[in-house]
Amino acid sequence: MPLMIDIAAVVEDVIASTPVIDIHTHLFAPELGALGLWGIDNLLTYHYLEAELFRSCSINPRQYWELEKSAQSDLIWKTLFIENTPVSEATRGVISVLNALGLDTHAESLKEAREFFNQMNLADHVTNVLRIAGVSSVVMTNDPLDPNEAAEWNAGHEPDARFHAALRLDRILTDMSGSTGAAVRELLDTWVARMKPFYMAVSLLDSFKFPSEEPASRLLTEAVLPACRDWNIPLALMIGVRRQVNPALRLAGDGVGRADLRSVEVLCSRFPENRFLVTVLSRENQHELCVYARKFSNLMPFGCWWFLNNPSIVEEITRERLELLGTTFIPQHSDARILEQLIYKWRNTRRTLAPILTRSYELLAQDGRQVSREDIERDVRRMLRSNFEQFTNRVA
Ligand code: RAT
Ligand code: ZN
Repeated sequence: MPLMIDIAAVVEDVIASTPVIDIHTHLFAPELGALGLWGIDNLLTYHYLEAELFRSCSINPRQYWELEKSAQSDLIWKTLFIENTPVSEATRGVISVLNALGLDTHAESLKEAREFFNQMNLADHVTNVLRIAGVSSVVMTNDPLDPNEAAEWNAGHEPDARFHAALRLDRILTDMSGSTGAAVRELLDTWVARMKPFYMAVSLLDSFKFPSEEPASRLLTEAVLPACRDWNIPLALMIGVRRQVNPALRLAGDGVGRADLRSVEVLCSRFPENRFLVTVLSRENQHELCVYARKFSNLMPFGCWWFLNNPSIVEEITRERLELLGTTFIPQHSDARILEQLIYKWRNTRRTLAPILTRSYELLAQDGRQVSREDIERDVRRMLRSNFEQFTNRVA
């Protein structure tokens, strides 16, 4: 019988000291030129905060987009951080980042923060941020049809080993909707060879249906699924977006809708040689996703995506997954777009995850089995690292 341990303390310690593989971000390796975003002006003009600005300030989106980036971030700081208390998840995140970097969280202006970031050496800063965030590597979002991004890859730069590629399909499936399966397959083969992605990924509308008459359905069948199978890489499906519900808000203008997950059932059962990483945006779809994961071992649920990445909802979803799937899921990804967001997003995930796991182990102890530190280490390692490595068949 293992020794009695202070479960809460050990869980907290193990979660804090296990480096995370962040399986979906919008960050870029420094080698990929100016694509990567970092610093105070980018942190404050994050689209999650832009959506919040328009609720508390009379400026309209058209006027806001005409401003320089620094004027936009000044306005967001003044509105959401000085005239209001930053209690929302996205605003509190900025406070958490400033605090972690030793900057004034009560500042009247962004002067000090701008100076701090201006004198930064990017390579050192990346290492420092990853260290503070407890992240060992991140997966990027790489779109071969983005001309700026393609130019960087074609220049032959080798990305930093802590930044892994994911081949994003959204634009391919729309811009090449009239192309043959063979043409899309050829493009995918070229880019898999160039990027060596850990997976291919696509975000899909709440109305996504497979199979269907839509070109995306045909291209998935004729090109994407065979390519993933032949290259032995999973396909990530991110389902439930309602694009541009309010186009004036640009990136902040997307919404959410409940999807029919029978399409996931069809994909997992008709393509048993493919593996699917799946995240769903609607809270109402979460339970079904867990049930499907119990039916299909080629399905790996991951993350609490976008509007779900709030402690109350993360807690509910993570408990549900643990109860239905044990540790066979990937609890979270950060979706960070700005480097320093890794700090707050992973701090928040760890803080939410610790009491959930502790509670599960306490229930288990009450029912007659005490866990050891080694059990906890193995479980946390699986959820924060090895489930992803095993599912992708790669060391990350
Ligand atoms: O969470 C986000 O930042 C969204 O804007 C999306 O980028 C989403 O995560 C996606 O990858 O489509
Ligand atoms: Zn994303």
